[in-house]
Amino acid sequence: MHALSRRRFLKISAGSVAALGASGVISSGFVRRAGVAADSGTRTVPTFCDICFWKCGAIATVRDGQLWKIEGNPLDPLSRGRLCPRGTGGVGAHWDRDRLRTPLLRVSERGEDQWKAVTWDEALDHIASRMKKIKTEHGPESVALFSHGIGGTFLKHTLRAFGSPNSAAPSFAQCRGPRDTGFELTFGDGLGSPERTDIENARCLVLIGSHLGENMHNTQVQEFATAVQRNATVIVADPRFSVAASKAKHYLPVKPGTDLALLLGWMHVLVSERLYDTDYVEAYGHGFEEFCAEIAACTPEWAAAETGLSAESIRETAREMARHRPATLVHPGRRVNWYGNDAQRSRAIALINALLGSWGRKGGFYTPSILSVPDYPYPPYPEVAKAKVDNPNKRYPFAKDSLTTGIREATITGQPYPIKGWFVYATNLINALPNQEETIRAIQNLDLLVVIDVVPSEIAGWADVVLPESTYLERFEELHLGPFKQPFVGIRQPVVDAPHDQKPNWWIAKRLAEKLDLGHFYPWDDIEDYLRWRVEDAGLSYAELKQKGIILGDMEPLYFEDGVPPEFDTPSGKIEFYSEQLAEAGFDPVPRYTPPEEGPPGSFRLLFGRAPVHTFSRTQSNPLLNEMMDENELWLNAAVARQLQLKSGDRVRLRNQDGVTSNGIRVKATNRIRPDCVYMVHGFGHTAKGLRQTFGKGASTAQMVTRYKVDPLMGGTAVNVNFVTLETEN
Ligand SMILES: Nc1nc2c(c(=O)[nH]1)N[C@H]1C(S)=C(S)[C@@H](COP(=O)(O)OP(=O)(O)OC[C@H]3O[C@@H](n4cnc5c(=O)[nH]c(N)nc54)[C@H](O)[C@@H]3O)O[C@H]1N2
Ligand SMILES: Nc1nc2c(c(=O)[nH]1)N[C@H]1C(S)=C(S)[C@@H](COP(=O)(O)OP(=O)(O)OC[C@H]3O[C@@H](n4cnc5c(=O)[nH]c(N)nc54)[C@H](O)[C@@H]3O)O[C@H]1N2
Ligand code: SF4
Ligand SMILES: [Mo]
Repeated sequence: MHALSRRRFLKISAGSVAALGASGVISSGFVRRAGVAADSGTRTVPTFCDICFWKCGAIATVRDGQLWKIEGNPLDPLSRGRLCPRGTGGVGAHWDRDRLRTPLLRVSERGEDQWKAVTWDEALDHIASRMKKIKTEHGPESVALFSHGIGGTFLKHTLRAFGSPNSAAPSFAQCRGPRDTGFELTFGDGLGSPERTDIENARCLVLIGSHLGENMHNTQVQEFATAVQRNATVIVADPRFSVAASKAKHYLPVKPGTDLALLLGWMHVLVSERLYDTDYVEAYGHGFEEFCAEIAACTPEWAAAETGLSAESIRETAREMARHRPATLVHPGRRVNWYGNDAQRSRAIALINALLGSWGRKGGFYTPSILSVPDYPYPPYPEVAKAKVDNPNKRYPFAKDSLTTGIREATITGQPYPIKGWFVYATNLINALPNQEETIRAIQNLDLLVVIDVVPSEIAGWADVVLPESTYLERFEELHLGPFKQPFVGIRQPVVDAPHDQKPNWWIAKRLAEKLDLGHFYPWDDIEDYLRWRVEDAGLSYAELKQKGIILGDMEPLYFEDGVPPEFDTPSGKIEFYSEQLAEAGFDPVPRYTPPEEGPPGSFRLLFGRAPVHTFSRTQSNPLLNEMMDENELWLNAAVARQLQLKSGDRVRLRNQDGVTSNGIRVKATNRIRPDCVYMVHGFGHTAKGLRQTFGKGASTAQMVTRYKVDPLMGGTAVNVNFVTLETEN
């Protein structure tokens, strides 16, 4: 039963996943160390995965003292006992021979990558004295934190105790911020993570460049497989025939950057043919008439001319969506910072879901719940004298979260006030932020750059001090209280010891606070005192949590039809088809389409996405995942390839519109992509020499993203606006 369902799950991922074998368990035998085992026999430790931020519940097995394998925790509602291929290969993070081993202090110019090993005390004393100097000269707000993932929690606490409000993650401005803004403006609530999409119950699933099956977010991929088995209709709009497209009844090879026209065309059909959910719109909608007037000109014929699709296919797919409503889910996507109009495109996605009546309904968007676990009773943080630096005068009025790129800009300009110290935790800013040159320019203005990482990444190469963290398999963490269908609490706990002098984030944050004379902000001695306090104050058993890894809460109603009150936290208290707050701020109250800018003649728009076996730029040096995929390739339309006299396997370099040239990359000539764009997986083309396994392999998308367009509503940085030509590699 278990093996069967796992196979079904794997079937919809790409071919390379077959390397996992039927059991889905990768043996880590080939990297096992020789030597006498500390403990013999087999033991298991429940924890949760950190290879991406889905945080699947997992159970790790240790055999004869050695980390052996990791599998899904059947109690966990996210993983349901099955990890994705990356999670299964996660054990490789522990074995990676390129790991950072001890704290390092820079001994030459910034960026020259020359270091001396120091003790933790030396490193933290150095950091604390630089921080105190910045505080005296500029104020504590001039130290900022960049972090990604749950591991940043304690460092954020230390920075707040120090007096800085400035912290940001790339998951907002570089990822899902525009989407949450678009949905909040419409429904008064965002989507969160995991997204509140009820994929498994959808009768019709519409994916607009959400390439599920390559984008491996575990629960979503499992639910997608379930929906496909139940014969849900799948509609995919993507310039590239993705893995998801291969499951689709309707595949729409939309011209890149024109999705808003497609959405407006679809909505025109739903309204003009009165196929929308009239009761729902009447009960909950605000400004519907103004909305209808605005979209009156957006006929399928008009949308067809913009998108390169046929008017007939636009009509047919809109009717298909209407047939299955309200169980039609137009997926909001996740990395939606594509063209600079992304919050408005996301708002259009929210609006079409509103027309279909899917928000709050089964097979659409459910209402998540979260287990109530009290915060630890810390002393209050000091008053902050200066407001956050990243969005002065609310330049981006609908940014609900801090902007990484806003902090970077303040670091370059010194406005509205200077930023002189950066803490960078688990985010490779050189690869995550657009325009590497700007990131480096900001770094050159700093008095202190601390990077906390597990491997010598690109950003670590620019640091003044590098702190080596233990991997997720070697540490405790903040509790995981995911908002989901069923509320739960999950624990991460060490499976094995850190192999060298690596330390967990909580230890680093606490020790640094002590060095900054802020020890009273950590009234607990050990992380387990902290975790136990929180869990027991919620009336739960800490021993049970450690033993099971997960404690489930009671199910709450999920849908309006089950008793969830239909409440919309918008100014009108309703679903805003027409948005006065957008109009007042000088933006389109109903999304309006403008065509994307074209590239130079003869160039291709550069698109990118995910591979099932890698996460961003953080897994290429993992020996197990590297073995499954060690470089990326460039998808190029087969007819175009013939014209250029290129064939699959030929190596080319990309040159972008600003003359930046990439590493060599192999061509994949295929009919599965439009002729006006090329596509590659993000994360390869590492330039950090310490990443010996992966250095120089494949091409880097981040290097090619010299241009970006900022979303005027919320400050997201759109990156699908770069164009490349190809040069053969000699
Ligand atoms: N060009 C381009 N840019 C992008 C994207 C893209 O597709 N293309 N995607 C965007 C999106 S959607 C996102 S969410 C962001 C992701 O942005 P990031 O989260 O910054 O992604 P990574 O580049 O993988 O950097 C992660 C870093 O964390 C380190 N790390 C891994 N595990 C640990 C750990 O346990 N502890 C510590 N301390 N460090 C660890 C890794 O070694 C690596 O240096 O990037 C965004 N930027
Ligand atoms: N295996 C794996 N899974 C992951 C991650 C990972 O690193 N590895 N990262 C996770 C994270 S943080 C995120 S944000 C998500 C990102 O995953 P998604 O949000 O699903 O997708 P993107 O990476 O933005 O988009 C890639 C797809 O959009 C298509 N596309 C490009 N331009 C256009 C366009 O103009 N219109 C349309 N309709 N389609 C277009 C591309 O061809 C590609 O198929 O993945 C998550 N899942
Ligand atoms: S989706 Fe995969 S990599 Fe992400 S947490 Fe789950 S198992 Fe780990
Ligand atoms: Mo993301």
